[in-house]
Amino acid sequence: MAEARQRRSDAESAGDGGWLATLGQRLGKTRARFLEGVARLAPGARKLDEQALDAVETGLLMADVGPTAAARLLERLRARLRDGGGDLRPVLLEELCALLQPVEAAPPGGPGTAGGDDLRLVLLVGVNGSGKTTLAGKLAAYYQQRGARVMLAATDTFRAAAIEQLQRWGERVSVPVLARPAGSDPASVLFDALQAARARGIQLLIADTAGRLHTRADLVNELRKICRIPERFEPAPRVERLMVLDAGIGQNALEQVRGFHAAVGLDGLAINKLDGTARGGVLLALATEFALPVRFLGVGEQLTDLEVFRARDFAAALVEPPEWSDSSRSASTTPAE
Ligand SMILES: Nc1nc2c(ncn2[C@@H]2O[C@H](COP(=O)(O)OP(=O)(O)OP(=O)(O)O)[C@@H](O)[C@H]2O)c(=O)[nH]1
Ligand SMILES: [Mg+2]
Repeated sequence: MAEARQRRSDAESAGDGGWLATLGQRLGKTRARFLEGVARLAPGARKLDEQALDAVETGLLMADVGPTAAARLLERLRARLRDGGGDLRPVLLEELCALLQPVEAAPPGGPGTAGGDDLRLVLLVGVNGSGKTTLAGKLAAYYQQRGARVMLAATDTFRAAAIEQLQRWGERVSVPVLARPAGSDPASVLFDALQAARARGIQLLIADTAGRLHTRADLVNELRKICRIPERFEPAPRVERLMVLDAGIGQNALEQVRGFHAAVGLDGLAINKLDGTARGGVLLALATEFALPVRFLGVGEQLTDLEVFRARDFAAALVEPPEWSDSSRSASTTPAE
């Protein structure tokens, strides 16, 4: 707990201050669904009781939390009710945190986590349009601002437009981009990029890859080949295979993660487009189903629309709309509130 607080304050002093407000705003659609039933309860009824549990259950399913995560959360809430209940909001917040905490981790790469001058590779994988290239740009900016020497690799050689898109991000962020002509072998591009990164003393190489479905054997084989490239280096760079997901696909995300994890083995997840969807509850489903760390959240199309995932802040953004905490504060009679 103290460690989490410390990291949070580190993040704030590093320039992330106020991001909870942004997350709270951007998760508005998911929260509205999640709390639809709960918010209908009169303020005085915001105790943890059977009626509240019914409302929470509806909210969970409406926000795409999925049956497994919903059942686990309700089970814990029932246990809390048996133990005496209490006010709904703090109990819900605590239990959401407990569910999400295991998938919170320190962000990948960058000084401090990269082990000095060690080269670290973040390989972005996922289906078409999930926001990989955009995330590559955001991550480059994020780590560069924190003092890391960053480079981008245009490992999506499928279309010239994809290479140009990454090059534009590189220009905006003032980060070098290693690119080869469209149609080049992506594994060779990654090899060249790793070589160049080592030669230039780069600390973090972020490789964008082409979108692909895990059901396409040829494309999965290509990705496996890309993933084997770092092993050819001595010493091998530390690699993080980060799967990039569009939160808007809801429960389909589970199938995608299962497929990619089986194909190449994943080290973490990044969940994008949480700003435009009411299905952000899928993050709870992913946390319940897989033990994969959730690293980053994408909350918009701009460079700064990136959040490091923190369990407590995500949970708070789900259950604490500003108007709700205001009214519960004024309606509260307990000194603890
Ligand atoms: N609202 C919103 N839009 C996003 C976010 N991340 C990416 N996008 C948009 O989603 C679209 C696709 O993003 P890309 O980064 O090109 O996705 P990709 O995974 O690289 O796509 P492919 O290379 O075709 O597989 C673009 O219009 C982005 O601006 C996000 O967090 N929120
Ligand atoms: Mg792309």
